[in-house]
Amino acid sequence: NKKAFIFDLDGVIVDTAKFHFVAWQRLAASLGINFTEKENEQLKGVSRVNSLKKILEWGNKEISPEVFQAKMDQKNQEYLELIKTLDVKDILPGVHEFLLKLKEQKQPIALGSASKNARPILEKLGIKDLFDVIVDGTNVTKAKPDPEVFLNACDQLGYSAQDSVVFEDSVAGVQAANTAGMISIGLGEQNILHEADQVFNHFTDMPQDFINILLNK
Ligand code: B16
Ligand code: MG
Repeated sequence: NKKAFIFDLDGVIVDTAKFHFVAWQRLAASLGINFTEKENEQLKGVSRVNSLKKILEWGNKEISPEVFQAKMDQKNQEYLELIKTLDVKDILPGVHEFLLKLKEQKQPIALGSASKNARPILEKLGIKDLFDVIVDGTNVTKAKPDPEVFLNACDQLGYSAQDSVVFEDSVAGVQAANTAGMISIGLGEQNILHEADQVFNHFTDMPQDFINILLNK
């Protein structure tokens, strides 16, 4: 039987993770908070509102609800500016080929992202039509590590969680997939994503026999 293939966006399909980092770092600096790459790791896959809450917590800072909203807008504007020139060249190695292969084999494909910018980004990359279902930050109420985003995606595709495979670059996302009872595949570093069922640096590192197992071939 077939499986449902669910992809995270930032850090899996496209290297926007670095732009989120730059935008958060500038935002933190505007609040007088120092923000490092190590802390950024904990924000991957985390929604915009929860990310700002964490940064304030780390910086031991309190702001009014009005300033909070303004800072979220400021971060997003900075981010949108940074991704302005994003195009097909920014798709991470092997992803496009892998998506096309799944499509060719008529495998169901979904996006499961925390980002509210997911749809315009997929359009910029020219790959939006490859997705049968898109679940993103505009559809979900509970952020990763809650499994809602991925369960919603497999439901819409008509698959059970056990027959779903999730590709993730974040700790929170891997945890969400595991909690859902899905197969979790980490893209990134083994020492960070060790909770995943399998970890690869890039899609291009996925051996053919591993892909065949996923495709039940
Ligand atoms: P936005 P993903 C997540 O996307 C990012 O990893 C995370 O860094 C970001 O804060 C979050 O989306 C919200 O993004 O501000 O664009 O709504 O990795 O789940 O695709
Ligand atoms: Mg991600």
